[in-house]
Amino acid sequence: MNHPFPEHFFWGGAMAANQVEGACRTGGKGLSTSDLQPQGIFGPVVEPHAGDNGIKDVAIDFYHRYPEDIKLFAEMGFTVLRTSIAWTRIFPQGDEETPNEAGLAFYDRLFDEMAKHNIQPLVTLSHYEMPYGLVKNHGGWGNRNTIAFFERYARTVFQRYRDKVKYWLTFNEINMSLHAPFTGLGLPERSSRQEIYQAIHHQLVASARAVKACHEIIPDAKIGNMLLGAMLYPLTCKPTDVLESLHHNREWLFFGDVQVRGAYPTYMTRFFKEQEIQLTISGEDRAVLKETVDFVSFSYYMTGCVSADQDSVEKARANILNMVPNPHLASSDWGWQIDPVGLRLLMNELYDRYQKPLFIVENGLGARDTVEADGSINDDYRIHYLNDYLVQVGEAIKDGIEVLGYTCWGPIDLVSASKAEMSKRYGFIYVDRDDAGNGTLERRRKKSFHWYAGVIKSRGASLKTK
Ligand code: BGP
Repeated sequence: MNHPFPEHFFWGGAMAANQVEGACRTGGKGLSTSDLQPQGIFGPVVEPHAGDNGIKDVAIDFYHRYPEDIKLFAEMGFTVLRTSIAWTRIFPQGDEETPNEAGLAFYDRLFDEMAKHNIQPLVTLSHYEMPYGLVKNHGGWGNRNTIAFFERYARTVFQRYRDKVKYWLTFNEINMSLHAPFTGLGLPERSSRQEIYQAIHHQLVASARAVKACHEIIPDAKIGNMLLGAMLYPLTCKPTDVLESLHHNREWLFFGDVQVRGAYPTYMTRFFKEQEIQLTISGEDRAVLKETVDFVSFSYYMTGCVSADQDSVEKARANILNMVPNPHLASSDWGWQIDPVGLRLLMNELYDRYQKPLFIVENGLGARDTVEADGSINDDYRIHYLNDYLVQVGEAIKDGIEVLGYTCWGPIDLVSASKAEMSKRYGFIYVDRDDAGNGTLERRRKKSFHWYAGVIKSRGASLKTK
């Protein structure tokens, strides 16, 4: 490919503390909401018995094996690694006055290791987890006091890592709270829309407070929001379907509108009125929301369709986000529709709307891998998939969009978020562990490992356009 990727484009991968670290009870870590979801973010919420939260107890043991893993990332040429800080390593219950030194020291070691290999950390403050103590004792994000607890945590880590971390994200896939209220907000799954949107308001205020704190404490850092970029096409060109897609896309763009433009968009006034939602928003809240992000980051896995016709919608319950399948697209083994061009469309939509640099912080193919008798893993399907998406990123750059970087999801196999499986693998690096937790945890380079190293080295010139 005649490559348009700028010289300082960040190349790397992305992961989250609760999906890789394990060591759930080590170093004074408290219980997080993720520890209560042994079957994933849509599964039941279960209080774990001591030392038992399913596969995430050990995950891929990144907590102990990070030097080896970072070395492998460096071998591929990574210049960035996105990971998250587990809030519960720093404030185990969430409401303590002082942080847990052992937790802080762990991330010092981790960031120092990345620095040794010239890998920039891109750190998410909250990736699908919060201290369970805040849920049990304070009502999670339903309680506005959680804003102050989060701000204390954010200020603590900004202060501690101000010389080590220059790229930050506030809440992972903040719009996912609408589909998974316990995961995103620490609210019961059956919460009302009123309760959910009020909790979301608190989280948006907390996000803005973190942006403000980051700007104060680390003036040379950049902090972004993180959206699940689930773009929805109208199923047909019927104007009512097009209107339906406008409404559905606003459902998630609303979060970006607040975080990037600094105020509630006017279209939400009608929505709240029709839904009989009355939010408590103080003048001080409105003022702090004006602290907007420096860049827009997002995950991109799939697109879907929407229709104004209820029958078409009823037929399509398979997808986790209740999207109507697009008849023109194939799907992954997990039913996620494959749409590289959709990534270019999404990037154009976000850039036109926000005029802020974009950072693609998740994208990838979850697939079953086979280890051959000679130990090799020939994941050509992953190579083809990522090739096609990266080609579209190149096209978007040619469209004039400023893109900071690309971190594909799960550069090393990890525990999946939606179902807490090991068998849904994203990595360039294979990890010997199965869904039942058996395996040696040994790491092994897949074919895609060498492919991605080549893409990074050539700055995209090795990508195939056809
Ligand atoms: C995103 C999450 C990640 C991640 C990814 C893939 O929604 O931010 O945590 O896991 O999706 O999803 P899954 O792991 O379910 O395949």
